[in-house]
Amino acid sequence: MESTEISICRACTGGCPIAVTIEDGRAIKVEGDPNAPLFGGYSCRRGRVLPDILNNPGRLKHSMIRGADGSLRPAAAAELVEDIAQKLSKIIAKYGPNSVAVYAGAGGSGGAFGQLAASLGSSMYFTATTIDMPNMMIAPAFHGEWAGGRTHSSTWDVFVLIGTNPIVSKQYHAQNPGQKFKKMVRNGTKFIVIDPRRTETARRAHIHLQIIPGEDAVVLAGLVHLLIANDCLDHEFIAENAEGLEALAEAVRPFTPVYVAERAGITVEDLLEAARVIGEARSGDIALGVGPSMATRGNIAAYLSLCLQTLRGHWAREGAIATYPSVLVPRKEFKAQPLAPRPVKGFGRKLRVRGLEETVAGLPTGALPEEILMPGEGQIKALFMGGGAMVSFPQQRLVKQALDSLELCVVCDVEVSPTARVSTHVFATHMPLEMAAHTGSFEVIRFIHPGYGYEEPYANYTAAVVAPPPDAELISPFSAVFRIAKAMGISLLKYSGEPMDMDNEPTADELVEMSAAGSRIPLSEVKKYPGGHIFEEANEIVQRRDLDCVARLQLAAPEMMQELSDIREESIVSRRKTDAEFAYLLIPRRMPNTFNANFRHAPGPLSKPHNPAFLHPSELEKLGLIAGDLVEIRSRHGMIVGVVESDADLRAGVLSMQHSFGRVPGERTRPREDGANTNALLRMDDDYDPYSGMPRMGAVPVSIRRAPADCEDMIA
Ligand SMILES: Nc1nc2c(c(=O)[nH]1)N[C@H]1C(S)=C(S)[C@@H](COP(=O)(O)OP(=O)(O)OC[C@H]3O[C@@H](n4cnc5c(=O)[nH]c(N)nc54)[C@H](O)[C@@H]3O)O[C@H]1N2
Ligand SMILES: Nc1nc2c(c(=O)[nH]1)N[C@H]1C(S)=C(S)[C@@H](COP(=O)(O)OP(=O)(O)OC[C@H]3O[C@@H](n4cnc5c(=O)[nH]c(N)nc54)[C@H](O)[C@@H]3O)O[C@H]1N2
Ligand code: SF4
Ligand SMILES: [Mo]
Repeated sequence: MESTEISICRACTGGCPIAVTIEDGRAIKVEGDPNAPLFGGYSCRRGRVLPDILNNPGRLKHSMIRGADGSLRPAAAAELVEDIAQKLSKIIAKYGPNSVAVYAGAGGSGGAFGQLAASLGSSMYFTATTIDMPNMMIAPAFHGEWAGGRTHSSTWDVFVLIGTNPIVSKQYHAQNPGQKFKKMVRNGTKFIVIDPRRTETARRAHIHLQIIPGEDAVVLAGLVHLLIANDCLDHEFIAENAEGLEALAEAVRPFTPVYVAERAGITVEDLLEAARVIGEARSGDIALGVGPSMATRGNIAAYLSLCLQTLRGHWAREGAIATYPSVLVPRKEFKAQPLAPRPVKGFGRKLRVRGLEETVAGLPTGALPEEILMPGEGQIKALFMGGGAMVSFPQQRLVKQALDSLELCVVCDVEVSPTARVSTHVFATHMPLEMAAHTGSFEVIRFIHPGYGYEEPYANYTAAVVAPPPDAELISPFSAVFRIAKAMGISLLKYSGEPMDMDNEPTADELVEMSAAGSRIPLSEVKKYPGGHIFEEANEIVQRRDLDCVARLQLAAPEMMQELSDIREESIVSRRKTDAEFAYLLIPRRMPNTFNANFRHAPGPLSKPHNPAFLHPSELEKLGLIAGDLVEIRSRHGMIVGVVESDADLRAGVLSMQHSFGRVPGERTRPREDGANTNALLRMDDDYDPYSGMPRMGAVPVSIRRAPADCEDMIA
């Protein structure tokens, strides 16, 4: 029996509406839903191979527990619950609730684990934000925010993209960005892309500034300088809403076109043209990706991009239709006025590591392994993980040492991933098409990253469309957490802080209902539109400013001005840290058909199972290499073996690789099959951001040479 169900792909942040062909209860085919709004029937290869991912032989069908002999063995979820509850009670009795920590990454179970930690009285909640783009929360705290929100993309004369490649990563304008960008260019929006690689997105650009990695702040300071020097300012907007213009003008004055172009490796002409286009644009927007935040100095880059928008007055004004309105989250008002800057830190938990503390971006995940390893009061003994720390955290060997030392290391997973392999308890959980879901989870991303989510009032819901394999015993992260709390005799707290009724475990459907509680459009309404719907009634008009509003956007936060002056005065050589030996700069990228550490066991989605080490063809020639050769990539902190690949779109001198591949240190590895983990090249305390603790993860100096033949099969 064959049938077709409309659902949502959750294999990346795109959330594409899909049509799933089901035969005998199993998904056999996935295509984009041609009838759904916004997406134009789009799906990528990764979404289309979801059936392979779901039905893959490496799929985890039973939970696992580490036995006395040190190996993982399959076990009933109930056995894990019982064992975890017992151990957790003992740990808390001995070391206190803050000895229990959570890492909420991109793996999906962080929310439930966070609920458990909060219910236990622990405040040790770490997220992926602080190894991603913490600058998207830190910079608005320094600058203040515009309560009217961003302007609509249909009005833009210019769209600046800095170290982000949405056509592949599906973040900004994730609903078929390729098609959307094409339309925008046709309508006259000029794209300016700042990226060391001529990306899929850069191919649509009017100007591509192919910079040396790590020089974003310098380029932005140069652009701000040119806008001020050429008087391309919205004086009326600035006078009413901002302060600090003179101090900013002073701070960016030394960033002359010649200095900026030379330092960033671009031409003065291109820089001037970029400034001209931005300076003449009546409306526009700036998008930041992981490029600048990974390369250090992410805060100042994000801060200057906000200043640039404020200088141009490129924010939504009174009477405009607001962008990113609430649909499956509670209603939000938009007002044509500033929200004042707020403290970046100094209000939350202090850690013992390197003076790091909680900031507006949360606790620094860069401190987590050291917090686990550092003896004494406050040491973390139990970790609940919603993500793939073993491959996604910098300084892989330190992470391994830390995870190995834990008394309790709990993950939810869908395969025996590198992280599962070092955990003490692994709950086997459902895969996307086996769970109900709605787009509220994509909508909320805008709270931690303005510009992500849905520009239009779009929402979609899907029921579970296939059952888990009949021979599997799966448990949802929430059920696992609920039952652990119950076995410990405590009440799990709702997000509101209220205790839950521990005698009645909510069903999966009740949980989905609860997750949309108080939403602008009731979930019951969204359910009426398979494939999703644009709820015009959720549109909001940007309201007039409050008469008593005195808040101002800050153009010259002292900390940021200090950083600008440091950048101008530092020695470029000692900053960049390249030399005759470490002559290349390693940068991050996302490849199509991947999503972080996910689904390495599934056949099909990747054209290559590894993450190639991309270099410009001239570099291959210089090094005497051809595509497919194995190379030793060394940083000052570690070594990996990669498979080299030619990429004519890259800037010379740059090595570009996707993260979160490879195996656990000590495991046997074949680099051509497993790929290599760039995180083995990093150190947590290398050039870390003083606020978020995020270490240098991009623009990392490395050396590259041919690998010896015995690297085909080696120990990671
Ligand atoms: N060097 C370097 N490191 C990086 C980055 C980089 O660019 N360079 N990027 C950073 C960024 S931006 C991020 S967000 C982090 C991401 O890193 P993490 O936050 O660790 O997230 P993922 O790698 O997505 O975690 C996926 C894990 O969850 C499991 N999983 C997959 N699907 C499911 C599911 O449906 N349910 C459950 N319960 N588990 C599932 C997977 O098997 C895997 O173990 O990595 C960061 N690390
Ligand atoms: N296919 C796929 N999609 C994904 C993911 C995935 O793993 N695979 N991961 C998801 C996650 S967790 C995130 S956070 C998002 C990230 O989404 P994006 O931020 O769009 O990430 P990337 O596509 O890696 O784009 C980063 C770009 O920065 C460039 N870059 C590197 N260093 C520098 C620099 O110093 N300066 C500048 N200006 N550019 C630089 C790179 O060449 C690259 O083109 O993607 C998400 N989407
Ligand atoms: S872009 Fe591909 S993987 Fe991402 S949601 Fe859409 S179909 Fe799924
Ligand atoms: Mo991320």
